[in-house]
Amino acid sequence: MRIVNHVVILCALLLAACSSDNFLLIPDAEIEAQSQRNTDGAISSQTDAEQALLISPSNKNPWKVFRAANPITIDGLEGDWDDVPRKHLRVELDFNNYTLDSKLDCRSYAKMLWDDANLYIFVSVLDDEIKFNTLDPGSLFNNDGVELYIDGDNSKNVAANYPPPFIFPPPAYDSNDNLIRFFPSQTEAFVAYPNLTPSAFEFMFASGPRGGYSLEIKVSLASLGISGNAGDLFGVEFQVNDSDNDLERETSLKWFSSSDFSFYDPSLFGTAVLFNRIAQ
Ligand SMILES: [Ca+2]
Ligand SMILES: [Ca+2]
Ligand SMILES: [Ca+2]
Ligand SMILES: [Ca+2]
Repeated sequence: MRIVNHVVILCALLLAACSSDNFLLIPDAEIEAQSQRNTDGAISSQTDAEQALLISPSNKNPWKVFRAANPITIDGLEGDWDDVPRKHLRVELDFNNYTLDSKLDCRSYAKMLWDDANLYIFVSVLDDEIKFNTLDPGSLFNNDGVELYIDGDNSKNVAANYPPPFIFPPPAYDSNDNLIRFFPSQTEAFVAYPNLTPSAFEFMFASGPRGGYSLEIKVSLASLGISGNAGDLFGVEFQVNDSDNDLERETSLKWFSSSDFSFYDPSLFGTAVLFNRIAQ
């Protein structure tokens, strides 16, 4: 009986480890130490603002963005992303009285890597019906696609007095806060606010092996307002929108926030850190 108990406990521990996105158990203290390193690798003193950012709730368990071990080919394929941890988009937002058709519908995950010049992003989406309904700029959110939110300096400005009326571009979005939308079958990125141009993004979609699609993106760190040093913190959110009809969005899955107002309020973004290691 004792052997059976040990086997059960061992299996439970393995399951717990595998179900976590953060199964690479790197101490948070190490991240904080990296956050204090400057370009020369020396330790610099933290400002009060930096200290406040590190202890803010959204920064406590940042997404560790590993260095790219090899060149990333922007072809929409995941073959060059081996060993990079997935972050599953688990937060479901339902609209217009829809819910997900099944546990597999819209199932999505994202990965990120960096090198001295660029941020690389991979997103995988399962979807039974891929729809692109309209190019009406006011209705892009109704289409199947991926929304990327970046706050280059992790300032997480808080939006006041919403909703409505909404003011665009949103007053809380500063010069390094961005929302960019990517749609299958569309060859240009849709930049919501004027800080960036679509040409900043090199990207490619590919058909997913089990239905749906994958998306691979390359964008320079400088264009995002990220200095490109190990330890840099930046705000980030991923949102996958699912429409299986020709009219409206049914469901969204997000990585961090359960709010639908990320497009207006950067304080809702999660946090990522440029981590000076290669994923293994
Ligand atoms: Ca690739
Ligand atoms: Ca679907
Ligand atoms: Ca900012
Ligand atoms: Ca769909």
